[in-house]
Amino acid sequence: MTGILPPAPLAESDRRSPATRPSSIEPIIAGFHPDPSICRVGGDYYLVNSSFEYWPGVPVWHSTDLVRWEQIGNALSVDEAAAGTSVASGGIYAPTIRHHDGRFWIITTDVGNGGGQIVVSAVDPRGPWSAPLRLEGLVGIDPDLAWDGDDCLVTFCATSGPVTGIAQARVDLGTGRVLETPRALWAGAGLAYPEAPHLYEREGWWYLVLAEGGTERGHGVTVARSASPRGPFEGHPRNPILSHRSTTHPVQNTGHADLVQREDGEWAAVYLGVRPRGMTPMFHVNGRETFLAGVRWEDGWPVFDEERYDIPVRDRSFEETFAGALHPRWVSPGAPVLQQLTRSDDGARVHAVDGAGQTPSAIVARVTDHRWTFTAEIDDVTGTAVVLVRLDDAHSAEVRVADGRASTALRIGPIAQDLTAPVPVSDGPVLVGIRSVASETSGPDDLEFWAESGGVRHALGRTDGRYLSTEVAGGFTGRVVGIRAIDGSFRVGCVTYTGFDAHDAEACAPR
Ligand code: 6LW
Repeated sequence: MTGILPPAPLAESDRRSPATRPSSIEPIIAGFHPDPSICRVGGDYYLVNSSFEYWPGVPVWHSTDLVRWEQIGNALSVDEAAAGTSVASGGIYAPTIRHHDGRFWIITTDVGNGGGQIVVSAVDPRGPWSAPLRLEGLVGIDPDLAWDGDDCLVTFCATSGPVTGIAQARVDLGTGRVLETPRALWAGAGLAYPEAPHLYEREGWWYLVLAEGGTERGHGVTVARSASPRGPFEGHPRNPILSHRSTTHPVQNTGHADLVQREDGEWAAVYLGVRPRGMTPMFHVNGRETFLAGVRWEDGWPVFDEERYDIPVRDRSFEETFAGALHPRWVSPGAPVLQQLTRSDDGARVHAVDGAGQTPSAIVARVTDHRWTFTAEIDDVTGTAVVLVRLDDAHSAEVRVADGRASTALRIGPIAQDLTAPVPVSDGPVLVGIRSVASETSGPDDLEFWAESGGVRHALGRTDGRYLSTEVAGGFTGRVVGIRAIDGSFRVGCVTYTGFDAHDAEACAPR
């Protein structure tokens, strides 16, 4: 059938029961889900991530135990004007989620529209979320929301204006008015790029947590405290309080943390990290993922306890026929998903959409495993049907089916190449597959492509996975897999994503 890899037995060396892995190495939200922000209401936790050029934006997650998470929606519904207009790694950056006065509030940056901050709110985090309210005059990234009595403070990383760096201003969330000129807050601990501020009040202190060092291997978390949320802040004498820089830890680039107090009074943090593989400089392909740590307090300062939690090892496989309600995992870098998809009793059809802006439209989901297989049944192709894996619009591999032939087109920056000569496929359904397999060249993995029709399986080439990695492509996102029509339309049957990391200890090994 699809030629999937058989699950390998778990290695003896797995440190804990095969059902869990330590929180320092197993993400709570795998795949490109960076810049996590978290809040708690009673026994429920909610978490959001950046979404960049993909719409709908800002995935929203729910958990009752911090270790098992389910995506319950996306906070930014498809903005017809913005969808498809963002360049790779443009769009929506680093949201913060907070609960205040009976509402959930999310503030985030729309870098595609002049770097403005936008706010949405909802009574129920499953939605509906309000239309975005733009805060005028706060140019920068990584906005945070905190309340000091009736005052709502936005703390952010100002990139232009009267001050740059970590800055703060009082705002009116009812009107979107910025009520004061942004003030500089803290210069950071001295590492590069102080950013990602979050403010918390605890036992008479206000804590300002930052990311510093840049989001690459030097990344870390620093902290300062003050008696007032407006400062002045004094840095922790032992900053950074979290960093894997200059270590061989299998999870690198750790930083951009947000803290939360549990119902029992303990504290925890979510942060981003990557799992690079292969030969130097090592390659990460699934973007920056969300990890969990415990936090304890010593002498009035937070201390990360990275091993505190056991994370259940989840099989993240899924199947989709596009028949029922659309799962929130499906997003598009171009025209909205529902503009590309029609559903009838006859099944789902994917259509090419004209005028979708700069980015090719596609219906895609994030890759969440190191080893995986993605397949799609396509039929009744009236133009060019595509099954794809992409890191961004300039780093992608597409199996194309058109005029009774199948081929694989690889794009690496300005270089485009067909991996094999086109092979004929018979009339009727074609099962197209892409899988990530062990690298033959010290890369992170290899990618293999095939098409199967009339009981015959045609190999459609193999490529080194490093060309679809962040170390090659740059940017802030990770791999996605999906389908699209370049022209015309096609019927899509069952789509499957099979992730093997839960079964295959090797798949998660750092090298
Ligand atoms: C985000 C910044 C960062 O705005 O990466 O890792 C940027 N930290 O805080 C994009 O995700």
